[in-house]
Amino acid sequence: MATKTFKQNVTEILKLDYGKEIKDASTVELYNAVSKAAMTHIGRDFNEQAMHAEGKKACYLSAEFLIGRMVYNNLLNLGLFNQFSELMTENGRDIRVFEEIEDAALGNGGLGRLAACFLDSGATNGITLNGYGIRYKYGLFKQYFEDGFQKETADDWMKAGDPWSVRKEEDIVVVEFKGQSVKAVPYDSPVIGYGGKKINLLRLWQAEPMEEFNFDLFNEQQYDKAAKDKVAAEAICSLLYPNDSTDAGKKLRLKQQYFFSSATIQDIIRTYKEKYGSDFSHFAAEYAVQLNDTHPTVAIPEFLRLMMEKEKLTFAKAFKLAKEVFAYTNHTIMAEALEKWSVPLFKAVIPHVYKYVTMLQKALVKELKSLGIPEEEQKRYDIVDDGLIHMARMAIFATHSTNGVAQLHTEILKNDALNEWYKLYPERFNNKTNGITQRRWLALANMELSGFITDKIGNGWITDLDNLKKLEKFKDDAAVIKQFGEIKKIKKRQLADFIYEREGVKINPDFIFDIQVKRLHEYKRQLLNAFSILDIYFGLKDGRIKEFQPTAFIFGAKAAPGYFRAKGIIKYINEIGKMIAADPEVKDKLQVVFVQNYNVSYAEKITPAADVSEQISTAGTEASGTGNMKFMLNGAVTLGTYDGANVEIVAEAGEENNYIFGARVEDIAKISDSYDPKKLYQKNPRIKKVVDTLIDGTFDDGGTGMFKELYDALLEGASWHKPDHYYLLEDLIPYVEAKLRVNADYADTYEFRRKCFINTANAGKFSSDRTIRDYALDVWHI
Ligand code: 26Q
Repeated sequence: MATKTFKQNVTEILKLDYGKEIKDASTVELYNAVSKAAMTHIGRDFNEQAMHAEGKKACYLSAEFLIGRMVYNNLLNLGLFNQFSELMTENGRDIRVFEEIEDAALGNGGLGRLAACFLDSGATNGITLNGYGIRYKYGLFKQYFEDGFQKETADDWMKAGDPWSVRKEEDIVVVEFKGQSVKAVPYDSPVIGYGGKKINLLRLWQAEPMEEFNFDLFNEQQYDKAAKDKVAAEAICSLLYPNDSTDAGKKLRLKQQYFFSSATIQDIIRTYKEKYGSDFSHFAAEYAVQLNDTHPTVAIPEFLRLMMEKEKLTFAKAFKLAKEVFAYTNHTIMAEALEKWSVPLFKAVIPHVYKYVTMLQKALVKELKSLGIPEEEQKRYDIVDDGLIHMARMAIFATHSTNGVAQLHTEILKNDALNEWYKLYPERFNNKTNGITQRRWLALANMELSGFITDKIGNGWITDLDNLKKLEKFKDDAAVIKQFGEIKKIKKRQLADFIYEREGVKINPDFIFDIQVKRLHEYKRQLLNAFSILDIYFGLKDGRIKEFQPTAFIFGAKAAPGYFRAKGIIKYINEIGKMIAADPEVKDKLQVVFVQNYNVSYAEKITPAADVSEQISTAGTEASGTGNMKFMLNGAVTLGTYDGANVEIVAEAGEENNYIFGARVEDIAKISDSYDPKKLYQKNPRIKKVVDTLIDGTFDDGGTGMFKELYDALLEGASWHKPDHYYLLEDLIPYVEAKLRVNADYADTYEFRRKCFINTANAGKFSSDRTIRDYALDVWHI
């Protein structure tokens, strides 16, 4: 269908489906009509095309895809955004109407958002990269605050419908569990490359009972069974687990993993056989399968099972094929976060797959022997060890590639966390520094800056972010820097308005916007940020700090519902905000706002408005970070530790244009054995004063004991960790100093904006287009 009829299509669909004109359609009606018109534009068989694309196809298996709002992005990439915007204006409607439509939040955080950026980059770069995952009924919970405490509600993301997907009955497969068979029904969404040239596929599987009620045959027992089967099947896709690091192996979680892994592998094999029959000699030339962390790793033994039982391959042949086809991405170095499944649980859920796990274990033992690994060193490689199945070990052993997500992270994997494996297979280890898509995170989220950049250097940056380098020639052009600063002001004003609308809190847009948004986790150290704010607060009160540029500290973060400490930190920061807002002495200098329900759409408002990007994880704990890249791209300076991709950000933009502080990985290694936070606490009255606010009645935790528990974690430790195991007290003073340096530098507006500008100009490396091309070349051989 020709582009020029898009407007007419929207109008027609509205008439036909709802009998309405654009001017009086509801948001949901308009949303469905616009989406449907765009889907018509794409064509009915986009999924067939993507499944059968010529050449090698990369399959991205991920338990999470944190897409966010689809409609604007799809219109942009289809080249329909302007028509849409005209249509709205002509009919007296705001193009922002769809901000009422829920995000597709089928992910927790970085790993899920990365998957979404990768899909955009694959399609834009003409690479066949199809995503496979789970169609959760409820995505990540919605958060609100009640008296400063986090509360959760269900995320009914499909309540306005799901017009961007099509159900594909012909491609249903059956997935077997012990005592339960379910249908896996694919729901396909188009992944539209920029310019609409290539359309890939996101296939999300939904679990359904083998039979809906059969009222013809029905008697009491059958009815009962049908009802039970339906509930049991639907449970599998009912919700996304809200933990962004491993929690104790839950049966339903394993069922989810096997459900989508098995469905996907069956789907791939079936599609392959349509072309080549039972000759699997072309399989590795047709498919690459990327495992997004260990969550889909059960796909490996499932692949072996299908190849051996159904296709009659030998173990040796099937295993060789698995190694050629599969590759594994690691997103964490924290040992406790590496997934393990108990053997009894695994056997209770998928006994028919366990057999293939033991075959892998046997093959491993054989290989270790043949490589001459001494017996006493063999145990630490065991896939099945002490009644546990180690999924990361399985993933490294049965694939040809294991990659980290930033240079520093990969080095830590090689030299520390996975060192024994690196010694065995050095050629398998490689780095793929993460990236973000500039289409969503600049072109859509910051149209003002996009327009400005295009005005200066043309629009090549949209598909080749290295073009931003061309901005460097303006770095001493005062008029350009001023204009750049004006845009930041606009984005800050917009964010202030939005926060007022959402949170009912007024922020002065002339304040510095110092922002930390990310999942709430001890290692990310939101509590360190809170302590630094308190130290500054006390410094302002007692006159220790004299010069201070007014600053708004903005937080956004969800805590896993069962993560008591993380919830305590949220309450604590909200209490600090309340105290400061009520203090006439400081409230024109300081402000603390914790926004509710931080998600992709909120991030699109927040990122462009930041002056300072807080990236303060304990060195060696944040694998990469990707929020850091979004802020850099939109012209913020990074205030951060030497961790994850921060290292590469400052290497690109210059240490002099960012603010690095605190202990580095090697410093922490040196002090860890003798680290005594209590000494720091007793010796330094500033440290003592802020930490004591957790117990001295400054703040009220509503009788929950949360604050005292945080205090104890810092000074006494707990049964499972040493005191202050993320080194907050070690880094606090250098952190405050760095913060005050940023603050002082901000006084020279021009110089500060110039630093921001240089960050934008050097963000080219952090496009997910570059990341995806690296995967395509080195890992997938596409
Ligand atoms: C595992 C088992 C049971 C329940 C949940 C999980 C689970 C779910 C999500 C474990 C981990 C995650 C997500 C991890 C994650 O988002 N990691 C982040 O990945 C980003 C992309 O590579 C990095 O930039 C971040 O540094 C990393 O923390």
